[in-house]
Amino acid sequence: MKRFSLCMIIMICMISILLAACGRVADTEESGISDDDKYIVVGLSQVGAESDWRVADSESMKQTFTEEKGYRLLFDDARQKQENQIGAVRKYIQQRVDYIVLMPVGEDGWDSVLQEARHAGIPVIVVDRMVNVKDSSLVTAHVGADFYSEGKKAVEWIEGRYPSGRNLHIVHIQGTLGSTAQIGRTAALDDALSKHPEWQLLARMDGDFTQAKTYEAMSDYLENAPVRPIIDVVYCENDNEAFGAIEALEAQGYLCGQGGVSVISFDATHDALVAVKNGKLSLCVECNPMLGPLVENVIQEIEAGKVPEKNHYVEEAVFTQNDVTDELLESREY
Ligand code: GYE
Repeated sequence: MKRFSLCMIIMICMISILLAACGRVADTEESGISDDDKYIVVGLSQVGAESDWRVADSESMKQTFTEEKGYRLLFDDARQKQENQIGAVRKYIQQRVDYIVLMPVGEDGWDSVLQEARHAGIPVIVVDRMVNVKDSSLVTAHVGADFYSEGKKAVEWIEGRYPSGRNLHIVHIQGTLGSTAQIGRTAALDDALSKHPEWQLLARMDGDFTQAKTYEAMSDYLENAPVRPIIDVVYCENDNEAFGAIEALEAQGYLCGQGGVSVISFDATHDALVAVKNGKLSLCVECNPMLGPLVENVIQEIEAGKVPEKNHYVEEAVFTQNDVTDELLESREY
């Protein structure tokens, strides 16, 4: 009996040691930052996966920050909720990552959590959209696009496409309200509307950068209009909204493209360029999602003891039917 209890005690001890060891492995895997000195640890908070652009952007980050290149990437998808992003950033602060990469859903509400990152001495690189903080030094650098100038390119195309003085009937589908992409692209259209009194804004709706929400909003508008609206231009703030708008317009018997409604979008992802080539989408203004390498440059500058430039903008093109060749479609990375 005595021998039996001694054996039991030894076994229990061994099991406990084993469990503790397993627990350490689990902790390590969860935080992902235990063999820290070997890697530059990047804690990234992504908006979500609402659009083709966003998926390409996440892919670019994952391809850039690999262990082979000396990084450990902690990736969090916030499912388009700011509170999830704030939670992720706080977790990264606790884990004492080396850098925080933040792609904010909206501009406001970041002051406190970025102060916390500052107190912890962690540089914050804001990517894609911007944050609106009282103390701009809370942001180490920003990498992204100039959304107002993208909007201006779209507006200039409309000005060139339709003779001046002609009445134009425009439907505007906005992106996620309060995001920099929405604010800039909307401001460019608003400025054009006040410059052209002959342009008439028929309707403005929130498409939240998604195909499904835009399809619903557009169908609702078309089905409930007291008389069938004459529409010249649908200004969509991203490609996925344009897919939803075209679907809804066609379901109601509208023709999209030459001789029909000019649908405009931003991003210029692969499927949108196919729609430009097929003539359904009249204009695509590029917004480059391959931002990983640019963020890496900023990190490498800081690692080398340099102070990076505050703002890094990306070069972007404009596509109409003549610009989209098979070679371009084949070589398109996103
Ligand atoms: O245009 C849209 C995405 O902020 C630039 O967000 C980004 C926008 C992009 O979901 O497709």
